[in-house]
Amino acid sequence: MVIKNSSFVKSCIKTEDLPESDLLEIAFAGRSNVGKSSLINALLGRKNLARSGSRQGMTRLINYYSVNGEIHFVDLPGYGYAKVSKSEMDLWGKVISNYLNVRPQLYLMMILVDIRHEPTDADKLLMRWTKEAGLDYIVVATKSDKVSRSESNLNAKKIAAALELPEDKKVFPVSAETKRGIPELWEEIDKFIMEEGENES
Ligand SMILES: Nc1nc2c(ncn2[C@@H]2O[C@H](COP(=O)(O)OP(=O)(O)OP(=O)(O)O)[C@@H](O)[C@H]2O)c(=O)[nH]1
Ligand SMILES: [Mg+2]
Repeated sequence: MVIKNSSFVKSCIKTEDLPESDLLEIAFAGRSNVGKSSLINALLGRKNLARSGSRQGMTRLINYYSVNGEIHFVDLPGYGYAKVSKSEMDLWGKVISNYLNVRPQLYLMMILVDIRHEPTDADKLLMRWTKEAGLDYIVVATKSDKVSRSESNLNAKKIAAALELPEDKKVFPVSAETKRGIPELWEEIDKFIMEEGENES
């Protein structure tokens, strides 16, 4: 997709606040600090459209961004930040699992894991919810600049195994910092956008 423009649409606290729009949406999910907001910025060629930061738990809301006025990118709240209470964690789980199931516009989930770490139980749960909701997905391994190329390939395979991905699904290593893997990821996203376009018409 050629990015002509991108803009912030709105922040939602709960699924009742989601924008009334027919635009199809692609959601970005993963642990807090994994790099969701940074990846959105990198994909859109923006510096700080989606607010990112070293302080964990930056994005506690569901943030909507419009891409060319054609699709929505949805930045979901991160989960699994060590300092949040269990009740807050449960609430996030509820918001996200609810969102996956009430949003017919949602057709593609970007599942982000840090390339340096084994997927956590929460990552596996997110994977399960995504499959159960019958959604398409792409697994992205973030912060690939933090490891060597050989480690990057090895870890991508480990992540695929831990998430029990089928043979034909590969994990996409990317770096929002160096932009490595961003063109390849766009190519993959475009396949889903085209497929969905054909289904619609
Ligand atoms: N080296 C490196 N750092 C990154 C990369 N992507 C993100 N970061 C850093 O990781 C931190 C968290 O990034 P965010 O994009 O805010 O992460 P997030 O998943 O949106 O976090 P929450 O909103 O808290 O859920 C920031 O300090 C980023 O600069 C990357 O590809 N490489
Ligand atoms: Mg964020």
